[in-house]
Amino acid sequence: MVCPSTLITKEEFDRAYGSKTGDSNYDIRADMNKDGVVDWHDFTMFAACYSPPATPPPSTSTDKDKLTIVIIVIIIVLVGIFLLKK
Ligand SMILES: [Ca+2]
Repeated sequence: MVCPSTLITKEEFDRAYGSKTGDSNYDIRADMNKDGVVDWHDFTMFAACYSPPATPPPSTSTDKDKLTIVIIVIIIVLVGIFLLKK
């Protein structure tokens, strides 16, 4: 999906929502998929283009502790395998 380079505000999008080519409130910028109708499909694209990207919650020390434990276990297993092969 390519977001339009011409910005449109939420108010402008709302005004155009439900319109089709030829209607007085039709706005080509709101018709994100350029099919001549401003509908739900355009809204989902509008929302994706104009919403800030979701940011994952900051990891907690508990997550880091679990990762550290997993890494230590992997190292122990690898060392064990290495020693068994000798
Ligand atoms: Ca459309």
